Amino acid sequence: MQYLSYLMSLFVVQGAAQRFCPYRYVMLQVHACNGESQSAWSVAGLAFRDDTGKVVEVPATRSSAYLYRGRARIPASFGFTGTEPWNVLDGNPFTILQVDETYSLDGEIADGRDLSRPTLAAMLVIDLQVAQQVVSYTMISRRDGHDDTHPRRWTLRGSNDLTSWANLSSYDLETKPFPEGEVGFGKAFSGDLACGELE
Ligand SMILES: [Ca+2]
Repeated sequence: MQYLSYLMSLFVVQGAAQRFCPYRYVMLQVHACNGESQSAWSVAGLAFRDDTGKVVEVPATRSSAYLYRGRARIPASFGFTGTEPWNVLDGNPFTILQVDETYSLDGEIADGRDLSRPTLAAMLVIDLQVAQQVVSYTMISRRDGHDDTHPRRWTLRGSNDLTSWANLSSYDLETKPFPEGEVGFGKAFSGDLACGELE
């Protein structure tokens, strides 16, 4: 009987773990840039792959990619996408998301920095349209005349309700060299994503 309940507990644990994947939303939070004083981080591309190695298609639209607690440094205008978030989904390494380093919110954010935590405030959310399991990602940064807005430390999280988030991957330049390759004017980094547990 004890053995049976042990087996049952294994199934319960497995079932619980699987319940937290897949995710519909993936968030990128950049904690620091190459330039320590920079909060205007920029990213030229962000792509996710499923467990068959196929790139998950996400339309490059305002509703598919947006910023929480931040805004684009250059807003979109007629015929120009500025440095808006959906530039990371367009497959073009020359168009970028760049965060406005002057963004402030009374008592919460000052010049793009979170006042309650030692990190940058802006978070990029990608809506994958449907919940799905993504197992790896590629991020393209961009050398914009200088390297100081390159992400240096970042975290990727997954969610289905935009409230509870699971840690999928954390990266720190101190522990792994960047980049893995060059794309256009950018640098490419690829990494695996774990399932994570919602918190
Ligand atoms: Ca782009």
